[in-house]
Amino acid sequence: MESGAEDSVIAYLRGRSEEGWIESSTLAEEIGLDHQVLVDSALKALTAREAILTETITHSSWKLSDEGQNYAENGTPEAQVFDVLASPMTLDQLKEKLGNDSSIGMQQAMKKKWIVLDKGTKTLSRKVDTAVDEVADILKKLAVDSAGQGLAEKDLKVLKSRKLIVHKPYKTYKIKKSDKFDDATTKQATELTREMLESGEWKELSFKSYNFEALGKAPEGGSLHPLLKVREQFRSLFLEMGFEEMPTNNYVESSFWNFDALFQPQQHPARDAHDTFFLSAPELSRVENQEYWNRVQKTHEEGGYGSIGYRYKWSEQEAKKNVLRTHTTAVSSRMLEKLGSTGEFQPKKYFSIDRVFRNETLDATHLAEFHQIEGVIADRNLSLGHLKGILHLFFQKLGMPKLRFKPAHNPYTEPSMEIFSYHEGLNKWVEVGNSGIFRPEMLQPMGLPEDVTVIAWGLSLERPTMILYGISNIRELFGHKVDLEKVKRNPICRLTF
Ligand code: FB9
Repeated sequence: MESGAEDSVIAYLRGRSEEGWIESSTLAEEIGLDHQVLVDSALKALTAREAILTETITHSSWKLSDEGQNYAENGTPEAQVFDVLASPMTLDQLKEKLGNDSSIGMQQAMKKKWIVLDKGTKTLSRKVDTAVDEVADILKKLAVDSAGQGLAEKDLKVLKSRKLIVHKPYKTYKIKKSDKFDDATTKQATELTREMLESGEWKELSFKSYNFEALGKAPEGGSLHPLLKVREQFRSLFLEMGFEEMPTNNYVESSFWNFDALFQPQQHPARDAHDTFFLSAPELSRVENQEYWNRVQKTHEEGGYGSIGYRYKWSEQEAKKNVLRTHTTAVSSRMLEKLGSTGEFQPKKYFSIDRVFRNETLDATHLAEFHQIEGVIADRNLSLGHLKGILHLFFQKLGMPKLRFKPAHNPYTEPSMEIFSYHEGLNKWVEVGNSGIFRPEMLQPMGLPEDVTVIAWGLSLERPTMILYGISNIRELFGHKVDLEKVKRNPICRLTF
């Protein structure tokens, strides 16, 4: 929308016959506008619309400092000293007469060899008959003509060094109409309306040319959250390695599949409300397959398959309690039981990436939920070597070739290993996950053949995403504090495959 200043400049230039340049300060005067207003609210806009051409003229200008102002009005201290030394006097007398200006004045007058000091008697006297207060003269000139036309650089330098003047250059502009002036300044119709056609008005109007280069407003499309972008990369890594995705679309799970089926004892600390979210409604789930539940009960209570079990009274009621799943391994147990219940085993490679919930103390890297990534391979006679092998392959594809394994403990795997990778960028070993071989006490009750072993590993989605996007506080990544703009703008960070 044109500003008033713009209109008056357009009107002035439209009315101006000669085509040549006009100087902005003249134009400002002509149309009665403050020069700065003219520049800020007319010239910039008209230049942007290519209606006018401008050339910048930088003017040198000197502004008197307060002291400079004072000297211009009252003469310089050295001139004042010279004046009072019509008759010689001592330093003290001079100080008394001129106050603290006396010392500057005396120095300058001495420097200009206007006066002399008799060191013996500490008496000052004139050395010349007359002294011209050039400094004051120059200051007076500058007060009138701030450009300081004709003043010698060296003099200006002296005044500047005595902080009597300050350089205040300013800009004006040579302005002239561009060849697009008419188009750019006539209100151009942006659309052809029925009324224009009916009234014939369109014949008079000039129409704004279509700017086919214009990009147009970027459609407000959704943008994938960084977590989902990294999740996609993990998914395609697993699919590429021939893994099938497990159905994880149930956050609520029975304690049976989340714990008991994994041979995790009912008194295990992770099974109390400090670590796990229990549901009040629906509080309990049904027993799906009683025979299988009985086998699990028996295994917990008295073992079997070479295990002595946990030797405690197993409670079906406890197993029915619904929880928010604490790991996607709960989904793995369902899938492996389904595999075992088919009766004819076939090797399987499964993966899952989805939310799990843990009632943990919240801190910069822990929320009550995170996304677990899990890989499971079920086949005959798999060993720890196979597990290490697949972990090397998996993490090597993630750009983490250097791995170390540290013995660990999980209720459902034996042996278990924490996985560490040397992260070049962070220049340190980072814990990148956990893994193990599922216990026979978990697999045998599922009906899987004795020679079938199942190796598995898990990691989070948040950690790699935070490292990839350089996010230190998980609240920046997940939850109501996420900066949506950042999500929109965030780049694709490639997990190097
Ligand atoms: O993700 C984790 N670390 C990690 C992973 C990748 C990564 O990539 C970077 C780009 C370079 C960086 C870091 N961790 C697992 C390790 C730690 O962060 C750990 O402190 C936190 N862990 C979570 C659980 O916290 C309670 C991460 C989460 C985790 C831990 C274990 C499993 C899954 C997720 C598992 C398992 C498992 C074991 C055996 C059989 C089946 C599943």
